[in-house]
This record gives sequence, structure tokens and C-alpha cells, in this order.
Amino acid sequence: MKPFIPQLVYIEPQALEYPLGRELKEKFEKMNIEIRETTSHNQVRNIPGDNELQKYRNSKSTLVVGIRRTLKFDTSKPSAEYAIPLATGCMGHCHYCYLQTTLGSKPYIRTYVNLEEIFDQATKYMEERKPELTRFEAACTSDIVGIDHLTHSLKKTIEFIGQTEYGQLRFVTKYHHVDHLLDAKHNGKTRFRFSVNSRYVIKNFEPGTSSFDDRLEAARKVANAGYPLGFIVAPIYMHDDWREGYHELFQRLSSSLDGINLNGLTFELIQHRFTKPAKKVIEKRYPKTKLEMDEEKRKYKWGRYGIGKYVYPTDEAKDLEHTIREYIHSYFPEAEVQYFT
Ligand code: 0TT
Ligand code: SF4
Repeated sequence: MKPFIPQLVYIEPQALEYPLGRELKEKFEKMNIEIRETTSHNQVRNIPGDNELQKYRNSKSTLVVGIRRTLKFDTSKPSAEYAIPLATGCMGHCHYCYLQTTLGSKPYIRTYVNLEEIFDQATKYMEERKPELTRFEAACTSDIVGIDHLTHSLKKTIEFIGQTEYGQLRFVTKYHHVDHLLDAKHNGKTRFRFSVNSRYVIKNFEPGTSSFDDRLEAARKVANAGYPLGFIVAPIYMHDDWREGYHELFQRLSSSLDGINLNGLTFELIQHRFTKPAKKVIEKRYPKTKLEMDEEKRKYKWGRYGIGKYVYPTDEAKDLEHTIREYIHSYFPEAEVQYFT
């Protein structure tokens, strides 16, 4: 997997009022990438493509350089108190990805250049909560690591949080392009997590992302750079032979991390879920997917915004949770499982 390079870049004129906006413009000009001006991201209309599917695919390699206007941060339970908005969208093609519905008709990638304003807002939230710590999740609406080699806005955020007394940062990724983050002054306040899964899930549902081995090599680098390390196992999915599949995952994880300092290692466990609208979108965009989304086999769980999701029935969910907790306990007895959801 090569580092992401956009095919097409849109720049909002206001973005050029910020140093990062100007820097990115220059950078993409030098890279000979087509740049278009747009008054606001809502005007990003003419994404090339003869049909919806092509437009969708092209959107995923389009980058919009803009400013974040809403500075109210979303909450981000269970992983953090707040979602810190640095970017939205992702170049990956994971079939189950919730961004397909949460980003609606705007699946292109947007990066925000008004970092100072975003950091000021984060400071306000930390002030309100102190002396309690405030955790910020940077990977709610994108795979931020996967685009950061272009923007370095995550790197700046890591260093910003590193200087705070009451802040913590976390994000999760399926990409291995971490080299520029290794010398960031994180001060131990950023938890760097990698998304991992069984061979079956990665092979069938995660096109356009880094391989398991590449993710693990990146995890070793990050741990050696002193970052607190974590893994998110998501989505946990009941494929044929899932017990063996997930057992093998932990075997491979533990042999790959042999000799690495795993003090403070964490795991987060998220079972597969889908909403009715998501199912429709997924069937259109990935018509050959093997992803099972049969409402009859699931339990309906009421959710935020009145739109419920389908999760595994209670007994199956318990089986998943216990089985995986058991594997973690036997391969990583010191690790903390932060939640199963
Ligand atoms: O598969 C998606 C599910 O995973 C969502 O229910 C959120 C959850 N999730 C994702 C999680 O439990 N832990 C994480 O670290 C996430 C990667 C980040 C996250 C996203 C979160 O912790 N809490 C959230 O509320 N989200 C938001 O969920 C972002 C997006 O707007 C929304 C999608 O349901
Ligand atoms: Fe979605 Fe993450 Fe896959 Fe990107 S890498 S498509 S954000 S699940």
C-alpha cells in the first residue's frame, strides 16, 4: 500500500488565509495534481464520473482543503469525551465503514487548516473539565493517520496535546505511514491504536488499507517511539470458523510484538453493526460483498438520532466478547480491555 496521493484537490479560498492552506496549495502544485478552487465544500459538485459509483470512487481520491466552521465538538463515547475535528472522509474501501452513511453524499476527504481555532476550542473543553482529564478522539470521521503524511495536522495535534496538563489524544488507523509521527513530542499523552482483525475480515472487507503485517510493523515503530499503544478489534464479525480466525489473530499479534515494551497496552472491542440505511448504501457501492447484513439474524438496538442499529443477539454477542477476552487474557495478560460494544 503506497501512501495516499489525491487525484484531484479542491481549495476553499478562505483556507488560503491560513499558513497550512497556503503550504498545501504549494505542495500540490509541485506534485502536479489538478487543483480547483471552490467557495465552500458544498460546492464540490463536479467530481468526475459517469455514474454514481464512479463518482463515489473518485470522491474517495479527492481532497478538499478547507476550514472547520462548526467548532462545537461531537461527543465520542465510549472511546473519548470529544471528537476533535481534523479531517473527514477516507480513501479506504472497507465495506462495513460507517462513514458511508454518516458522511452522506460527501464521501470526499476534507482536511481542516484552521488548527489554531480547533486547538483553542479544545483548550476550552479541557478548562471546563479540569482537574478531570479530557480525552480527544481524532479518528471518528476519518482515518487521520492515512492522510497525515500530506498535512501533518495530526502531528501538530499530538504536539499540542503533549503540552497540555489535562488533555489526552487517541486515534485508530489501518495505515502504516507513521514515520513522520515517530519524532513528535507526544509526551506520553497520545494513544496510538491500530485496527486489527481476522484474516478473513481483512481479506474480504478491507480493500484499500495496509496489510496486517504492515500495520504491525508500524505498531512496533510507534511503541519504540514511546507512544502508549492500543489495538481496536473492529468489527468483530461472526464468519465461518471465527473462533479459529480470531485465535490466530492473537497468536500473530503476540509473536509480532515479541520483545516490544507493552506496558499499558489496551484493547477496544467493537462488534459488527449496521443500520438499515447503511445496508442499502453498502449493497449499492459494494454489490458483491460477502458482508452478512440479515436483520433476521440480528438484534435491533435503539440508537442516537432515533436511528437504530442491528447488532448480534445477546447470546452471540456474549460469546464473541467472552471468547475474545479469553484470547487477550491468555496472550496479553497485562493488557486492559477498555470496553466491548
Ligand atoms: O463501527 C462504528 C462504531 O464504532 C460506532 O458505533 C462508534 C464505534 N467506535 C468507533 C468506538 O466504539 N470506538 C472508537 O474508537 C471509534 C473508532 C470512534 C468513535 C466514533 C467513538 O468512539 N465514538 C463515536 O461516537 N464515534 C462516532 O460514531 C463517530 C460517528 O459520528 C459515529 C458513527 O456512529
Ligand atoms: Fe472507513 Fe476506517 Fe476503512 Fe477508512 S480505513 S474506509 S475510515 S473503516
